[in-house]
Amino acid sequence: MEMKLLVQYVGDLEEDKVLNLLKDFVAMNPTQDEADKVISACQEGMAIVGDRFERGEYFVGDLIFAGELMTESMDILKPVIAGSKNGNLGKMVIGTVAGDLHDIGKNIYRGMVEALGLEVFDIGIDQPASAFVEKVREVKPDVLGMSGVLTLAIEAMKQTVDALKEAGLRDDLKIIVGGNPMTKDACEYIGADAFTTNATEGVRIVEQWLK
Ligand code: B12
Repeated sequence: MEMKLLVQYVGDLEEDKVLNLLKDFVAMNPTQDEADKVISACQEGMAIVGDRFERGEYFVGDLIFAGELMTESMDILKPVIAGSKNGNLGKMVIGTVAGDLHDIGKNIYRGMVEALGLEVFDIGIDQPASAFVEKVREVKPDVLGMSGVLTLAIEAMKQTVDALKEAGLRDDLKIIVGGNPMTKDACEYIGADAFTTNATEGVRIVEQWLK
């Protein structure tokens, strides 16, 4: 598939063209590697949407539409990104942190770690530290994943890790944070074990941990 074209169609919010490209792509029985490239292209297209929003060319309605377009896109891609392993590699709790309603990236990542063979407990969006603490206490996961794309997510993630420490739950837990604003500095500030802006890399990190 022509990735540049996909990036452009996502950026232009050309729903029919995007969905048709993806349907043709899935029909070709692509490899996981090819599917990863398509996800990256979608992410790149969404960055264009974000830039146009920032420049005042797109409005909140366009962001909402972009979100719906990505959800539809991931539904089409599901058969090629999500396998059907039975969740015996380990357990993971995942959620989007307080104040942040973005969940497209989290959902993509969840599909990929499920395909890897983890049992995933997704607590949803805009979840306060206390909700993460509760779920971790209940499920005792091997890994905690926190997602956030707003700058303010960094602070919310730090508060969540602090709350886990206070509850005595931090030490037996590997923590990975994901989303566009994540950097090495942010990761250190938050007190997480790893960070990424890329779901595939996030899968590799967790796979390494659980081996
Ligand atoms: C779609 C979208 C929305 C949709 C979200 C729909 C949904 N269900 O998620 C809606 C309309 C709700 C929305 C709302 C808002 N948005 Co918005 N949105 C976007 C947009 C265009 C795309 C985000 C996206 O889905 N990207 C595609 C995914 C695939 O990428 P990703 O999230 O990075 O995920 C990948 C990796 O990071 C990783 N990953 C993600 N999570 C995790 C977790 C783990 C554990 C791991 C390992 C990996 C991982 O895997 C994914 C695949 O590789 C971005 C622009 C951008 N540049 O991203 C703005 C953007 C994030 N939004 C922005 C803003 C400002 C807002 C609003 C404040 C707008 C408003 N005025 O109302 C609100 C805030 C609502 C809130 N409180 O959260 C800003 C944020 C600015 C900032 N620095 O804080 C951005 C950057 C746009 C911009 N350039 O101005 N938005």
